[in-house]
Formats: sequence, structure tokens, C-alpha cells
Amino acid sequence: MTRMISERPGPDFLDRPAVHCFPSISMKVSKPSPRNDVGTISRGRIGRRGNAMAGALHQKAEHRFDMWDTNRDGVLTEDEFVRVGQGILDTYGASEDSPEGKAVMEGIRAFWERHLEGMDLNDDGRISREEYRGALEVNIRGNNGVEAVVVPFWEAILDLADESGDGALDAAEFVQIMAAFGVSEDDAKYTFGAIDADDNGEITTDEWLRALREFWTSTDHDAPGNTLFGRY
Ligand SMILES: [Ca+2]
Ligand SMILES: [Ca+2]
Ligand SMILES: [Ca+2]
Repeated sequence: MTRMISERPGPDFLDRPAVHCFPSISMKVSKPSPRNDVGTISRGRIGRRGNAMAGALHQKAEHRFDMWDTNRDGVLTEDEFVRVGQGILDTYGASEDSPEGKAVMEGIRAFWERHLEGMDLNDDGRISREEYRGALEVNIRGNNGVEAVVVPFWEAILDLADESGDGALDAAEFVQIMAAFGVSEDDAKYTFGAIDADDNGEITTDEWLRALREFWTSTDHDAPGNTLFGRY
């Protein structure tokens, strides 16, 4: 069987050094490599036996796309991202003019911009599902995106949310934040229990960021952070 090697990212695809445009791969994003997930595709009601594309990362990407696409038109727009940031500010009655509010809005805009870098293949300023899959692989998991844009955005949220300044959130506070991302109360409570690693009834910054990193990078179907944005 002839393998279309040139059509697929190589095994080191996720570990490429940071660059700011990706002309050589800009037309090759239709099949994100499932390699890291092969062999772990059978769990759960959405496990599709024999389909390597149904790996943990793929499932999370599909779910995340659906959560962002609030008007269900099959493309993501900057508005859909900005509204989440605005929802977080609204939750705390914060203004975008305040330092904490500004940090959240700058964080969500940077996150959106990172998705677009080299991945808006038809240059329409929107992200199709296909473009999204490529953006995650190249710009979020790749290009140090989790540490460069995801973590700072979430740290900004925590700064805003943690009014007592002790660096920890209880379940009610967590539910409140995740609601801004469209996560149901039931799902947020479920995930809170899963990511509260020491089971002390609060989530520290470390526990939160660990869950966040798991969501974006873990190929383990049972990683507690997988359901951060709701069960799927
Ligand atoms: Ca949309
Ligand atoms: Ca596009
Ligand atoms: Ca804890």
C-alpha cells in the first residue's frame, strides 16, 4: 500500500520550534495526525471502533469546536470568542477598562489570533472545522500555544475570579466561570470533582492549570481535565 507521507504531519509535528507562519503545511491540515492516540480509541459512547481519528485529542477538538460555535453555523468567528471573554467580565461585573478585565479580553483576543495564524486557509477571517483542527495542531498544541496563549488567558480569568486572593476556587466559583464557556452546571460540578486532585473541595491554580493542559494535550481518554469544557 502506498502511504501518502507527504500529506501527513510527521511524528515530530507537535514539537516544532515556534514560527509565525506555516506556508509549507498550510494546505495539509485536512488530516491531523492521530498517531498519539492510536490504541486508545475505544472508550465511551462516542468511541468509534477502528477509527483512529476518534482519538482523545480529536474528540476533544470536535467538542471544543461545537462549544465555540454558539450559533451553530459551522464556522468560528472572533465574535464567538470575544463573547466568552465578555461573559466572564459580566460574571464579575468587571469593566474592560480595569486591569483585570483588560487582561481577560486581551487574553481571549490573543487566543483567537493564535488560531488564525497561517490557518485561515481561505482567508475569510473565520475558522471552519477543518481549519480549526489544523489550528489546534499547529498553533495551540504546536508553536507552544498552550503556554503562550492558553495559560495566560486562564491566569487572567483566575485573577479576576479569585476575589479573596488565595489562589483557590470552590465548586460554586468554578461552575460560575465555566458557565461563561457554555458548560452546564452538572458538567462543571462533575469536572470539579475530577480535577480537585487532593479532594479538599477547592481548586488551586496548579490544579486548574493541570486540568487545562490535560484538556489540550493529553492523549489519555481518562485524564481528569478532558471534561473541562463539558462532558462529550
Ligand atoms: Ca459560528
Ligand atoms: Ca477560514
Ligand atoms: Ca484541591
